[in-house]
Amino acid sequence: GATATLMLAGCSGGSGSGNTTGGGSGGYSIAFVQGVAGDEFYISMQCGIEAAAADAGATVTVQGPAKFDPTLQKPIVDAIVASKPDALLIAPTDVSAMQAPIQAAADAGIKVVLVDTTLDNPSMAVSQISSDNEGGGAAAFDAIKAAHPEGGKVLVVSTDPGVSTTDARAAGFEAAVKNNPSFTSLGVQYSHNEPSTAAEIVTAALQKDPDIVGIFAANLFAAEGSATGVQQAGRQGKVTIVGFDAGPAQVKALKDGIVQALVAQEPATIGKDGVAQVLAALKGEPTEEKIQTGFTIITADNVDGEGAKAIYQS
Ligand code: T6T
Repeated sequence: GATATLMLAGCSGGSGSGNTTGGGSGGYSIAFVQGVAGDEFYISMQCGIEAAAADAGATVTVQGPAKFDPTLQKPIVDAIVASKPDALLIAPTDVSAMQAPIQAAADAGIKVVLVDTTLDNPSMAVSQISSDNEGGGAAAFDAIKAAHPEGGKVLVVSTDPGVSTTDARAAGFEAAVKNNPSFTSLGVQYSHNEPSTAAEIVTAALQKDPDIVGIFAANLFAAEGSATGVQQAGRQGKVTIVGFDAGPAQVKALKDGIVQALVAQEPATIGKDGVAQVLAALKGEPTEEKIQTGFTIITADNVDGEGAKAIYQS
């Protein structure tokens, strides 16, 4: 089906073997369901999960839908419920559409931890672990403001409404714009996680409003497409692009001067913390309802220094 099972991630550092890690007899089984397969954010998270699971003698299976789409993620969860692992680490692709399938996993006795994204009602989960997404959105605005202290028009390119992370980033960004009267928001547009759609949104927006000073791209694929769109319009370096996430392509765009700042999350830490939470739950030890992880702003000034440590695995 449309899943990638036991992908070979190029993990570096940590003690994990870089692939499924052997548990031996009595080891716990953990299923990790990504928001989408092949996304460097989730690949990096997988690296953190596999390293932590290896240390604990637990086994991990990894699957992700071919698109960031609940209609493709639900059957993966349904199959996992049938196979009954001890625990499920999952990034829900929609706050409401994934509610029932994940509830069914918890009802089947599987310990659930929500990693990255969350649900409207996360009460079935042992723990929710994510970046400070609103804070990251506000920080993205600060980076645009630093480049354009005079103010001007700004646009947000997001994924889909109903994705908790990108909704929170857009909200944090928009709230910061409201507090700065010299800036005008052109609102949030949705690219459905398709770089080509993000590029079309940006070229159309620049045609309509050639005086746009900044674009906030709310994840990897929005940033990839926004960079393409600004280049197609011949406005690279004039329009400031700040992107969430720091995959190799985003870092290259930064070094090429097309993107001016990246908000790098800590996906491996989210994964490692997720494993710690499921293991605690399985052993009957105390768990933490919510864990917030940090982010690093990468710019041309630190990309070869401190910032380099925050670049995702691919
Ligand atoms: O930004 C990450 C993740 O946090 C978000 O929930 C979905 O998009 C990414 O995976 C990047 O593509």
